[in-house]
This record gives sequence, structure tokens and C-alpha cells, in this order.
Amino acid sequence: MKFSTRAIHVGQEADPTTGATIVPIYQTSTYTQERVGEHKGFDYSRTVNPTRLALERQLAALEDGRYANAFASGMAATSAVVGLLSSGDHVVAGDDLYGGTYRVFTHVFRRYGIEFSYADTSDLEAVRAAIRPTTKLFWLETPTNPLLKIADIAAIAALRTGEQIVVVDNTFATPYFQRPLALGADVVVHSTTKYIGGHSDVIGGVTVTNDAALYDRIRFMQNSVGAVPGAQDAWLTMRGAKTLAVRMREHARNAQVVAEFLQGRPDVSRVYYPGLASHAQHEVARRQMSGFGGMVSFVLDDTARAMELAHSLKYFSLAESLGGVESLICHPARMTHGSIPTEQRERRGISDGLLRLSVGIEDAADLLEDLRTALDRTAAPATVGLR
Ligand code: P1T
Repeated sequence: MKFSTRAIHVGQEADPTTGATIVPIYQTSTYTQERVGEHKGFDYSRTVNPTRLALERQLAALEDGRYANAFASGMAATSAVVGLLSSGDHVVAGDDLYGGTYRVFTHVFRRYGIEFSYADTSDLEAVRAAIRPTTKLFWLETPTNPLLKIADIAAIAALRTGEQIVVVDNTFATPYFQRPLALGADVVVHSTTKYIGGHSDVIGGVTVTNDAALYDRIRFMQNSVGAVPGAQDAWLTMRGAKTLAVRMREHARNAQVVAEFLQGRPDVSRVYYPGLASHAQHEVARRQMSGFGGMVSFVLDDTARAMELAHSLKYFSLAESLGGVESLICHPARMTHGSIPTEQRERRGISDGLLRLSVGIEDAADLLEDLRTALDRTAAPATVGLR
């Protein structure tokens, strides 16, 4: 079964009790048992819920995985995976990560004695150098948030030994463009809040794996800690995921046009988009992705102008998050990555002039016009004259 067909059909069988074509929202916390321990496979909704199960089957299929666990948010999914570790274990993590991921590593898990080293995961040697005898887990985002760096998943997976786990946060690429499990990763994590849900109306997360033992351990965390999505949220996410393929094609097409437009502006000093030939890891991206996604970051040297531009656009709302059908702009240093100390953030390239676009699926001509007008309006007169 091909990707779009899986998105629409896996886990989506007609409801066995009523024939409802669309999986119902099983808004129930519990299930009536015939006798003690005798039931239809459902006993309590933190443990298992038919709507959530349908979502889990659908998302596992999209990642070419056997097992998925749905969570109440991307952070809950991340925490369930890192929660598999014990005090004294070490994690090699990317040095460009969603700010909330960095925050939970640094301010929650480090207190439990788990150690983290941050390495540039686009540099295999830097990853290798960060490994310690106690390393148990590699945490990669690729493309990274917000600098869109690319990690070579297969090359990093080849570094792992013994029981080490390679985790890829595949939120930016989505399974439509990148399948980390096929490249050697052990676990895929998503914030389904983003492209998978696709409409900026629900928070959620998921883990996917092919490893039955890892699945059991993550499922144990899911049930024990209990950060599960409610049936309504699972249902909304599942509905969104059915159209992932068509949306991603449009996101990527628009993002390429926007990135090329920004690259052609002399008043934009840097553009980050893996689909540009000028991107430092463009070749790796071409090899491991079938498209480059909808996220574009760029730098204006004048930071006051960057701030002004962020709220001067008509179609790009100034907002955190990404991956919905509507375009968004964000100022990472002050918004999504504000929890990273200033000095570290600047060292990693998240300057005050950096802006991040989540390019939506509006008409590309309208998006370009919006960007052009705002850039011209905020430019110093001498810069406008340069074009
Ligand atoms: O927001 P939540 O569903 O908990 O997902 C967290 C998360 C995990 N991984 C990545 C790569 C993410 O980008 C996020 C959330 N990111 C934003 C809210 C943002 O604006 O970047």
C-alpha cells in the first residue's frame, strides 16, 4: 500500500458495532467488563482507547513502523523516550533543537542524573567525539529547529553500538519526506501538533518504532506516566493526517519559491532551506529526504528591522508553532528558543536577526507579495535602491 492510501485506510476500518465509516470519537474513560478481567480488549482509556488506537495504527503505517504510541504533546512523547534512561546514562543530542526539548533535557532530566552533550549533528566527527562509555541515546532533529541543519541519519545510526538507541525527531520533515526507521533509527518522535495534525487546532505527539521490546518499554511509560491524548484530540490528529501527502507537496513547493525569493534579496544576509543548492548539507538532504519541507529561516542583519518585519506581514501570523495550512512567522530568539541562555543561543547561530517561516499552503504569489511588501517597507532607503 502506498503512502497516501495508508494515510487514509490504515486503522480506519468501519466501526465494528455500528458500521460508521469514520472512526468514532470514543469519549469514554472506562469499559464495562462481562466478568472480572473479561472484556473486549479495552479496560481503561489511559491504557487503551479505540480512537487513539486507530491513530496509532495510522501513524505507525506512515513511518513504515510496526508500533506507535500517541501522547498528549510532542514534549510528552519526548519525555516518555528520555524517561527510559536512568541516572548516570548519557545522551548525545543535537546542538540545534526545539527550545522546549533543550529545556526538558536541561531543567528536568538533568536533575534526575541523566547527562547531555550537545553536538553539531550535521558533523559526524562532532557526534563521534561526543560519545562516552555511558552513552545510551542519540537525539537528533533533522532538519533542525530553527536552523534547518541536516544530520546524516544512516551514518549516525552506524556509530551506535550495543544497546544504544538512535531517536529522530521527524517533526519538520514528516514521514512523507523522510523515514528515519528505514535509515537505521530506532525510534521516531513527532510533535503531531505540526504537519501531521496540519491545522493548528490540536496538540499531540507520537513515537514510532519497529522494535517490539522498545515499544513495550515506551508503552509502559505511556501508561505509567499517563500523558495520553483524549479521544477528541486523537480524532482531530487522525483526520489531519489523512491529507498529509497533499499538504506536504504544497508546503514544499511554496517553501522552495519563498526560499529562492529571499535568497535573491540583497538585504537578506542568509537563507536556510535544505532545498537550496547553497545549503551546507543539501547533498545529504537530497539523499535521505524525498522533499525539503515547509520551513525556511533567514537572517536580517538589522535586528530592529527583523523585529519590525515579524509583525508587518499580512498572511504570516506572528506565532509560535508550525506545520498548519496557514503561514506563520516567528522570532526564535525571543519566542520558541527563548529558554536557551542568550550566550549559548548566539553561539549556535540563533541571533536576534533570525526569523523563521512556516510556509503555508496559500497561493505562493500572495505569500511572495506579502514578503516583498514588508521587506520593502521595513528596509532602509539605501537598501531598497540596491535591488
Ligand atoms: O509543542 P509540542 O507538541 O509539545 O511539541 C514539541 C516539539 C517537539 N519537536 C519539535 C521539532 C518541535 O518543533 C516542537 C514544538 N515546536 C514549536 C512549538 C515551535 O514553534 O518550534
